[in-house]
Amino acid sequence: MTQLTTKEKGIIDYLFEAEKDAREVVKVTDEFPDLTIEEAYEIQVGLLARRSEEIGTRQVGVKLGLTSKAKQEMMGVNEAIYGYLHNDMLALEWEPIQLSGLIHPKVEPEIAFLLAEDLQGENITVEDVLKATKYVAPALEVIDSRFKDFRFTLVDVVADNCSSSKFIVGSKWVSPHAIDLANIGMVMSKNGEVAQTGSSAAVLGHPAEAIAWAVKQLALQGKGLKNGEIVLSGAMSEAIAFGPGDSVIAEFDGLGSVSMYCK
Ligand code: 0L1
Ligand code: MG
Repeated sequence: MTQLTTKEKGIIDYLFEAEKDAREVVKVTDEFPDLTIEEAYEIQVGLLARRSEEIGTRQVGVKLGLTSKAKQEMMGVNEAIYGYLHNDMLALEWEPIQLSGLIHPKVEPEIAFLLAEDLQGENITVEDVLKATKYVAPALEVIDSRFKDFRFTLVDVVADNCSSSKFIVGSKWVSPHAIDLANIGMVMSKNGEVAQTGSSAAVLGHPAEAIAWAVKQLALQGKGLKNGEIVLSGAMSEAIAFGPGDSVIAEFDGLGSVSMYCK
C-alpha cells in the first residue's frame, strides 16, 4: 500500500467511524472537492485495512458496482467500480438482518462467482473468468452508503468501499458451464409483491465480463482475484429499500432463489 497522506487518513477515520456507529455523514467531496479517483481507491484500501486492524475482519472477495448502463448514466460516468468483501459482511438466509447496525439499507440482486483459481492480469477474458469459476450462485447484496440520503459522487462512493455492507448467497450453486450466464431473468419480490425484474445482460452485457473488467483494474495495482474468493458481479436491477419486518426474495432462471429477512 502506498503511504497515506494526512488528508486520506482523516477521511478513513471519518468513514470508518460512520460505519461503526451506523451514522450517515456528509459526503467527502463537500470538504475535498478535488479528491481524485486514484486517491479514492487508496482511501478504500486504507479503510479496509483499518477494519481488519480494529475489528479483525479479513477479505473474502470483491464486488462490482455501477455495472449497469442505467446506474452509470444516473451517476454521469461510463465505468464500473469495485470494492472489497470482508468476512463479517457475509449474512445468512436463515438469520435476520438487524437494522440496528445499518443506516438506510437497500438490497439488490446479483450473481455470485466462487473462484477455484487465481485470476490476475491485464488481458483476462470472459473465457478465463469462466474457466477459473467453480460455481455461480444467486446472491443479494445489501448496500448501505455512509453518505446522507445515499447521495454521492463517484469518488465518494469508491472511498466508501462502494456502499458495501452485507451479502447473502443462496444455497443452489451450479457450474458456470451449466447455464447461459448472458441472459438469466430475475424477479425480486418484497413481502410477496414483485418489486423489480431484471436480467444478467444488464451487468456489462455478461456478468463474467464485469469480473474480467475488475481483474484488469486490479492488475494495474499488481493485484488480482484469489482462489476461494467470492465475487459479486453487479446488480441485475435497481436496489430496493427495506426495513424491519420486510422479507425479500430474488428468483433467478436456472439458478434458484436467495432470500433475506430484516428484524
Ligand atoms: O453495489 C453497487 O452497485 C453499489 C455501487 C454504489 C452505488 C450505490 O450505492 O448505489
Ligand atoms: Mg452491488
